[in-house]
Amino acid sequence: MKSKTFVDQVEILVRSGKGGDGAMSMRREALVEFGGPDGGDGGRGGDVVLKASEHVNSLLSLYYDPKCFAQDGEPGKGQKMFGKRGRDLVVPVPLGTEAYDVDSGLLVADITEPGQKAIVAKGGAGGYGNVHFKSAVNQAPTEHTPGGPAEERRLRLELKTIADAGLVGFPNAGKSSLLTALSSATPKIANYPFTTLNPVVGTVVYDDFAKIAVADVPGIIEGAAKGVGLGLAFLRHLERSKVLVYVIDMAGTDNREPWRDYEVLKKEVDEYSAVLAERPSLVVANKMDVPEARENLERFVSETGVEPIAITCVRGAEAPGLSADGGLDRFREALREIVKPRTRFHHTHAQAPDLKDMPDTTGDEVPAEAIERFATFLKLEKPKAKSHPSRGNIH
Ligand SMILES: Nc1nc2c(ncn2[C@@H]2O[C@H](COP(=O)(O)OP(=O)(O)OP(=O)(O)O)[C@@H](O)[C@H]2O)c(=O)[nH]1
Ligand SMILES: [Mg+2]
Repeated sequence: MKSKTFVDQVEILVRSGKGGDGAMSMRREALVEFGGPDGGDGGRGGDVVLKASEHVNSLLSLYYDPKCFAQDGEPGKGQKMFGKRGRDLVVPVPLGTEAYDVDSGLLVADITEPGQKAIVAKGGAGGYGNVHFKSAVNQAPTEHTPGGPAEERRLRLELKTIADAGLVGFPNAGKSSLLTALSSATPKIANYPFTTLNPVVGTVVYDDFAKIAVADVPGIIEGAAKGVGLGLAFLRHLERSKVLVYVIDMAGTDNREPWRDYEVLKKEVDEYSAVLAERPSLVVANKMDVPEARENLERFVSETGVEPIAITCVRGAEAPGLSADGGLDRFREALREIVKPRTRFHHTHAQAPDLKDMPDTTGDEVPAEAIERFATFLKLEKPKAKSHPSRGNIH
């Protein structure tokens, strides 16, 4: 059996804790004749909670241990003692996990934010002890209620990597090499097909600290939609991306025809999902350092009508017509244009009014106009006349 290292789909059984029963008890003490009820409430059952964790990147541990049970609440006791609350079971899952109820097929949780939590099975409420049922007419009630039931359901968890861009290409096209050149991710690179077996996400960081997450996924070959090669299931990881990047081996290694590669890739993606096929895309001509690539590129343009971004992932390679970093800067900018990442710093700082333009106010009262200009700059509202609520006079 192939050893499992990356699991992106798993079925689990979740069960919350049952609520503890309320207690039935009468106070008994020497010298107290009618002690009355003192049965405490049961504790609440624990919840099962999915929690986004940066430390897990697959659903592997749930594959081996798919039972997620929270603790039951403890029953109440005499002397008005409450039962202890059942402990919640917090299940760490990677960002991008979706949880579906197996029976209804409904989406019950979508974990997309760091630290996000979602209760997927709610603990039963604690029962009431008989202390709650004392009334003027019934001083010694025996009534008490059982704890609420546990909730149990089967969930299908699906991991959909959250990346802004996804690299799509034939095996050996250089997808992992491109991700390595752009980011600090270190996917395996080798001269054989299907080197990449699991999606890897790398982050491209720009000078102004804007970031774009790029996913490298396994290669696609003709017939992948029908399961050939590694199939297409991993394209699920690109469903949330904003742009698909088609990486084409323009060197035509092993007598490949790059223009045909592109058509096949598009056809396979379209068969997987028409929605994904409609996504904005960039086409990258890789391996432009190889002499044959130039001729192939011309033919590619005339066959497909698409003008790809020419690059090489080989550092310092001789690639005529490409900028010093192998054309990667053009690619980075094109990516940025489509993804429009949020930057940490805004370029459009309001210009602070220059002090020498301000009216000279030395010794004078500050003119209203100056106050207003500074207030606008600081985005303050004009101070309103304060109205203190009357505190009432003391006579
Ligand atoms: N000459 C040249 N070789 C390249 C370039 N980019 C990648 N390669 C080589 O092409 C081979 C495949 O590269 P990978 O990055 O592993 O390709 P991949 O698309 O990730 O392949 P899979 O993971 O198998 O789908 C490796 O031997 C790389 O060194 C390039 O720009 N120029
Ligand atoms: Mg690869």
